[in-house]
Amino acid sequence: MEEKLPKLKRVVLAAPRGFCAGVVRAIEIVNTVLQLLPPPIYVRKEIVHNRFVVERLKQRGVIFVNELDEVPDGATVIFSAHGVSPAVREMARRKNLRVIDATCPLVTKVHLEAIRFAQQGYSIILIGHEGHEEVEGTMGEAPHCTYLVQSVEDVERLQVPNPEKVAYLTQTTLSVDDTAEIVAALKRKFPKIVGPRTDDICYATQNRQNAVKALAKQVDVILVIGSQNSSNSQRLKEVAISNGCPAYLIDGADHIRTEWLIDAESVGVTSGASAPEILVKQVIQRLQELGATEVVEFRLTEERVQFAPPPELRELLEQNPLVDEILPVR
Ligand code: 0K2
Ligand code: SF4
Repeated sequence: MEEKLPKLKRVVLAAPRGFCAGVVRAIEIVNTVLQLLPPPIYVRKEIVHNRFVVERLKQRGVIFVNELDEVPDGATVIFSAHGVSPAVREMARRKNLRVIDATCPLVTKVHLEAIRFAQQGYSIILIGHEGHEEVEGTMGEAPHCTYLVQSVEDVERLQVPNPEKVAYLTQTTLSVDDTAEIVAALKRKFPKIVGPRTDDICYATQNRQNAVKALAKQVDVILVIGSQNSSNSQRLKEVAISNGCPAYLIDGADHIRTEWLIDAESVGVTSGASAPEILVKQVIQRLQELGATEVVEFRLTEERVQFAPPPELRELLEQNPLVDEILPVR
């Protein structure tokens, strides 16, 4: 067995961490559809941005596709938690697909705000990351009047047709602090700008960032469990680093490099909103093998958010009253 790290003593787990209500709902939707509808079941894009989750579902028969043209007409398709643009919904209609929509209700809320602002004649400034699926979906609601900004510099460069009639929205998984700076720059440039009270960053993103901030003051290094394409997980790593603690984003225990921990007495662990708790357990076990003797949890706040399944799934569940007995949810 590999040698232990001589200084390593303590593991501190951040809480809240891991699955948010939107991810729990999305994964339960896929599991339920797998039980109730005949295969093949298609999912457009990764249901959530986590390698382990996607691999598990592939093993259970789910076929992941990038676009709907890869799905045969009339088949069943699930939309991912990050949402889709109206163009994607339209294509699903044309192909006569049976759609089960796993878009998180908090993402849908942002889409509805985009529709409302567009109807009222606003130019919409969306703060978000170019190419991210959630941004593509939200921009698709009003592409003719939506402008994407990713930084304060983008705000400075931005030109809109009427600076008196501007609204802003944000991606749900951004850095709270970086977004506040961009919003402040928008308010300086467009004093009449309207938008959400602070931003559209969701409760789970905020809670996980607040928890990792507090953790950064207590430990020598932080391991964030999540996949590289997970925006909220990337932000947790950045928040830890900008609060003075070295941090690494890993998919799981196998990715831990001992040189990161060589001088650490205490290691903080957190996980993104799409990372399952089993990966946290495996990381703890690995840290114990490396010499950690104490594992504690530092909880900043409780979360009790839950979302109901979408209507198309509720209907399916009503037709299958025994579903609770056959469903190994999550
Ligand atoms: O953080 P991301 O938006 O990249 O997405 P995931 O890692 O899949 O986390 C779930 C949140 C999805 C929607 O907000
Ligand atoms: Fe919904 Fe927030 Fe989870 Fe995204 S991170 S799925 S917006 S609860």
